[in-house]
Amino acid sequence: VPGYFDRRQLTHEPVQELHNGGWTAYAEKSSRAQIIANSFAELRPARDFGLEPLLNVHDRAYVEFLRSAYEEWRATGRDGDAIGYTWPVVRRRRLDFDRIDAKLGLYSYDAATPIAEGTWEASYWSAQTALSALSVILDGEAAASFALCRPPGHHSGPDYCGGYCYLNNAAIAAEQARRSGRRVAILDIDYHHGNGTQDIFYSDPDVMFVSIHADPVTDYPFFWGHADERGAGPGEGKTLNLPLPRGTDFQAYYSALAEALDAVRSHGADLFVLSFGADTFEEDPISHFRLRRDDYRAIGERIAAIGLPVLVVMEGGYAVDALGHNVEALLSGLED
Ligand code: Q9C
Ligand code: ZN
Repeated sequence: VPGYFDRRQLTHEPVQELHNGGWTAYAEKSSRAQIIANSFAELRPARDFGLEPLLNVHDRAYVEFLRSAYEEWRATGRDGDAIGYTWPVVRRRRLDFDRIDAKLGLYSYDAATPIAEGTWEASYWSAQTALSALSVILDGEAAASFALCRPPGHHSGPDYCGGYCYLNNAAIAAEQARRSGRRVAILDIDYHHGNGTQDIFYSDPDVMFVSIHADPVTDYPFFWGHADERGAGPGEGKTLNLPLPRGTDFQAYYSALAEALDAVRSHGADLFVLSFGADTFEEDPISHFRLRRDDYRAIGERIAAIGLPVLVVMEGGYAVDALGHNVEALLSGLED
């Protein structure tokens, strides 16, 4: 499976996040990408597809904010990374704010997603990496490809960041594929619900979104990913959420996977986007499922069996030492 990556994705390195009421070291560190990259004999560099595919998914004002937020933050005389402290719970009006603190509140929904010096550059290239990995599939040169995206994307929506995500790499690739005439289904198997991706395609009848994740009753992002969220308007029935309890092992997980793949089949998809988080791993430091390395190979094999071209987009996974092996296992399963 050809892999894509750009070294500029490493420039994003926030120092800390708010966790259990205190500041802890940022879990989504650049060594995650480094360790996955090390498990590849060869990675292809990302091509630059420009801003347009990003703007097909994200609001221009939000993208402008991401580009300038760090500079604006520093211009106020502050040190460290930009992070908000006031979030509009009711009536989120898109006012034209001047103050960076107000913009941070408008364009984010949690305190896990600071904007550091390299955030824009890394996010931009993370999205280009997804588009590059997609292009080999669209060109018919490969049946599967891997986008080593980092920062991840699936919590980012049309005009917000959150959950370590700034630009929605999987959604950007899915939308690009749709515009090339493909019928796309996204399966998100990160431990956390992909609320941003769901939001982007919630009313869209063409792009199906299916997600297997920790029940949001107990886990981040809490407000989205419940089983009764099934899409809206023309997109009704094109969103499927399969929440699972903490402690889920592979046996229960595999049944959910079968159900998810049935839904993909019934959509009539001809291109499959897999949002892959390895935070379902038994040793993940911030998550509570019990998958093991070999289970990722079995997941890969099961997905390969549906016979569709697959774009794998990297999302979460925080047991850094095991991350390379877990990705390798998934891709080896896809291969045979
Ligand atoms: N106390 C991804 O896996 N913070 N994002 C959780 C736990 C946010 C995870 C805090 C977790 C976001 C891409
Ligand atoms: Zn996750």
